[in-house]
Amino acid sequence: MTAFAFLSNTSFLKVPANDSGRPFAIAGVAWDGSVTNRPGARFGPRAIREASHMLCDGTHPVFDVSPEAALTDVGDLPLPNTSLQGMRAAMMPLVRTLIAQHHMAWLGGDHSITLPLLRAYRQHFGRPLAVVHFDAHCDTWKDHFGEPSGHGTWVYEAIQEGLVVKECFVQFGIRSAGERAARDYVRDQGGLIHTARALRGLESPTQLQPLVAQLRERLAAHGHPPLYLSLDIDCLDPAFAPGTGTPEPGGMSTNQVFSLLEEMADLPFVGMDCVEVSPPYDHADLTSYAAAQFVWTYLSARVAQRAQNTVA
Ligand SMILES: [Mn+2]
Repeated sequence: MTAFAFLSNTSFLKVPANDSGRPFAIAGVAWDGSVTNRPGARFGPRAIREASHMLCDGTHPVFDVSPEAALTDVGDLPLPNTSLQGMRAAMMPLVRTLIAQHHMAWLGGDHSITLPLLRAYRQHFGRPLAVVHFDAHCDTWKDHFGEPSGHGTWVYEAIQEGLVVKECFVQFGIRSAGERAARDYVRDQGGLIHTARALRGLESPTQLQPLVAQLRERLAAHGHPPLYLSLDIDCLDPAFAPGTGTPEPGGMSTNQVFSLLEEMADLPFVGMDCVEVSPPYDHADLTSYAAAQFVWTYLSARVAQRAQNTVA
């Protein structure tokens, strides 16, 4: 696939571009045409890549690996930028090709990109996925001001379309205003919701481990479905991540997310996205640094896991 350098300057972790022989790959999805509040997430991939450059000179402190040698960056997907339908139609074949080649980390972009990604993964694996979803928002609205699909409808659509195992859909950090039916939709369908309120005071790996154990049990009970991570940066409190389109005070700390990602290191993840980073609203690049380190942590865990499996 040809790299498309529309909005991105240089690669994630400065890794070589378009090396189809490397198991892991980064791709940017620089789309923000579906936001309901402040735009700017189209600049997310570029900012996250730039922030990642601080991480190029060492190994991960928990996993003691560096993902560089196993990673390539295919640039930003060449997509139309005013039609949601057009964007998703153009995205599907590119995504299919990439997930057949690599374990992917997608840099958004607004959250409307996750629905086509899940459709492609569902098709690729031939079975519904488990999902870990970090977000301030439930994303289970049935429409946005009359539009049937947007950045806050993908969870509802994914459940309706049978893309996911409802009992293995787990949300962390939810706290935005919304009608009860939308707020509790995932739980009503059999999934798990850990609201930001319920997570208050729980920050260390030891404190958060039971929540991961609960997910692990569910995965086992449902035949170990492939697991996808969708990380909306607005799960974080705006104090930690001001650079996002729909900030919601009272959110998770960066440490809470790190603790959870580290505790989940051995789970069977097949891909991830990190979305809704909107650099025009950022301060001191706080949001981009958090996003870059989350993606780096995810990739380091996968690379460490892979090395362990190869040795075993
Ligand atoms: Mn959100």
